[in-house]
Amino acid sequence: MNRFILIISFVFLLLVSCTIVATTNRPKIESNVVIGKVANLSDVSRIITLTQVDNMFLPGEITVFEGETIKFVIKNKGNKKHEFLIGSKADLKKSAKMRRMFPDLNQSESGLIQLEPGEQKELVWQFTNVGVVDFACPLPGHFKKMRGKIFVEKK
Ligand SMILES: [Cu+2]
Repeated sequence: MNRFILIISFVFLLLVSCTIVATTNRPKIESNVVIGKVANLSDVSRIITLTQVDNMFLPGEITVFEGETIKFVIKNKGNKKHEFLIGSKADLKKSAKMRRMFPDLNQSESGLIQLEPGEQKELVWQFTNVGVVDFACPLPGHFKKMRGKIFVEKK
């Protein structure tokens, strides 16, 4: 009888540990990242300056709060043309791929900023949801290094 209980509990433990392994190995789903939207200048609570050099963003990491509307001032201090695009990692990858495949096609994602060397432009953006939002310059040859992260924290 004791032996029976021992076997049963062993099988039970084995099942439990298998379930734990199965749930922790599950890949993270990134498809439902809510990145926010282009917003009005009248709602701006903070100005954040982002400098572009060849080829990276300074700073590369930013922290904002849920619901906050930021005016990004983007300065291209490099010698090349650059872009600034906010998106989910998957969307930014798609944008970079489109530019590689069709370099002469004019892209027009929502909130896209295109800057010639020395130029400065602004984007007003509201971060509606907690999470991590990515930004990048999706131009060919830039995308690998020219990326950053915006951590949207709970208010
Ligand atoms: Cu660039």
